Amino acid sequence: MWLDGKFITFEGIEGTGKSTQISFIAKELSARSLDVLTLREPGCTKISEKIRNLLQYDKECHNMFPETELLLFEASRAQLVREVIAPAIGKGFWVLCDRFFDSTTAYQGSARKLPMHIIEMLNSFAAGGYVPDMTVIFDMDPALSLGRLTGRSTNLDRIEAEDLEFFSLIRKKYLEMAKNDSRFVVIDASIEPVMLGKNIMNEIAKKFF
Ligand code: T5A
Repeated sequence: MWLDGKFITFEGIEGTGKSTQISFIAKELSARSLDVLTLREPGCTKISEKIRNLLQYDKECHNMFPETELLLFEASRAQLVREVIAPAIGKGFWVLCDRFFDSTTAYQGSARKLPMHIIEMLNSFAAGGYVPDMTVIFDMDPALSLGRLTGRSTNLDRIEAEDLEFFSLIRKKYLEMAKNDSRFVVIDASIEPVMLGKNIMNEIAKKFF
């Protein structure tokens, strides 16, 4: 737990509504006169945005190996933590981050099947000892959440284009992580956005206010 700012992360498979809710939560917290910073991973520094493009959109990178993918996510994180997250928390900001190292555990560890002890070591190295105060897991059936994405656009990025089995492994891993650590709160993300936002704010209030 940080003395000044807070660090809250939002996790879940694609299309579960994380970005939508982070905007809502940021407004709610700002209305309480708190300084709020919203971020997403990978990205949010010049270097991390370039890495994001390699990871998700660059057509020349379609044959990326899982090991390369892992190291690029960690490189993006190492930069974001040192350039933005650590200074912001130090100044007392409430940092709301769309994904953090739990994504690596679920995607590169569980779905890509890279060794967990290496993931844990790299997560800790890249995050420089920073651990979220609270992590909200957006849980819902992947078939439904991925349907939201295909409804939004037919251009899926390199990771979104994976199959249902891939996303089912990720969901299972998130739920397993949540069972073993009180940092996590699991939220039913299949409900309509207004009620979902209220439920998340209730959990944040229970923990911090
Ligand atoms: N990744 C990331 C790794 O593999 N390892 C890592 O270490 C890290 C950090 C990031 C990708 O990188 C991977 C995971 C990802 O594949 P991204 O583009 O940032 O990619 O992807 P997401 O974080 O998953 O963002 P998405 O935009 O795909 O999903 P969101 O943010 O969960 O959902 P949102 O809010 O954009 O909403 C999706 C759609 O659903 C509607 C929205 O209007 C929108 O159209 N919607 C709802 N509809 C009905 N009911 C609700 N409650 C709704 N809420 C939103």
